[in-house]
Amino acid sequence: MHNLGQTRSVHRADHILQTPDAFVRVPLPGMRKTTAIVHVGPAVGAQFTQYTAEFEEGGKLSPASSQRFVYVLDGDLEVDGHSLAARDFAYLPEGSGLDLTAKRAARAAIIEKPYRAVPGSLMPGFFTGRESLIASQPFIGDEALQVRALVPDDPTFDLAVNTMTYQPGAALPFVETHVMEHGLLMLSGGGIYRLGDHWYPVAEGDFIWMAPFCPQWFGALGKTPAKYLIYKDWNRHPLGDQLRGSR
Ligand code: UGY
Ligand code: MN
Repeated sequence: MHNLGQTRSVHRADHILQTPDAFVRVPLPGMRKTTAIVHVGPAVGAQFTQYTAEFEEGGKLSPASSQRFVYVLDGDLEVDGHSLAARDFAYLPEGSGLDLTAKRAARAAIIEKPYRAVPGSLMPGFFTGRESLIASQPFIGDEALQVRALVPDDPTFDLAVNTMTYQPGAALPFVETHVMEHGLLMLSGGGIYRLGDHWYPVAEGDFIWMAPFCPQWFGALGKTPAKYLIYKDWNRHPLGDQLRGSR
């Protein structure tokens, strides 16, 4: 079967749209009975990597060399004696030595990034959470666009991971351009994403990378809410490694 070379996937200097028809599964070191769909990484200039890990029953991800954030898409995972079901998440600090195992087949969004310490400040610790227990907040006062922050509002964290849920017709209030980059996984629904000077139809399963300062806007279409998981670098000075004491 072929599709005459058609895909919605695109790769541009300041953004990537990767659609499920274009996903390629690869093994990564430390994986057992598990494969990765790598969405983005330093190869395109990103400061983090994001992949979807697909676990068979009994699958395993060995400890990461950097901090790792895990959001379960479906199935059941276990980390440090904690069970994680769909919409549960875990933060594994750099050096935690914790692995992830699958009690039954599962899929999870995995975000990894070398931790940027703040001199004189403690490193964040391991935690797990359940998205449904997190209170949602309207985005800039818009009740039709609700945000759940999965990582605590604490300056020791150098990343933020949120879910954003748009009622049909809801939209970002303006075209954002900001220093942070994003990794975004469409969890449900769809709409139109503006990235740079391009407008794309997007749907459940799509991944988007936005480089720093990539103009971005989203409007939800359809009769059901659109929801995505979104990562950004956070709480760190833009001069980054040039600041003495940071890394
Ligand atoms: O947090 C954010 O920057 C978010 N509003 N961006 C986005 O949804 N593209
Ligand atoms: Mn943004």
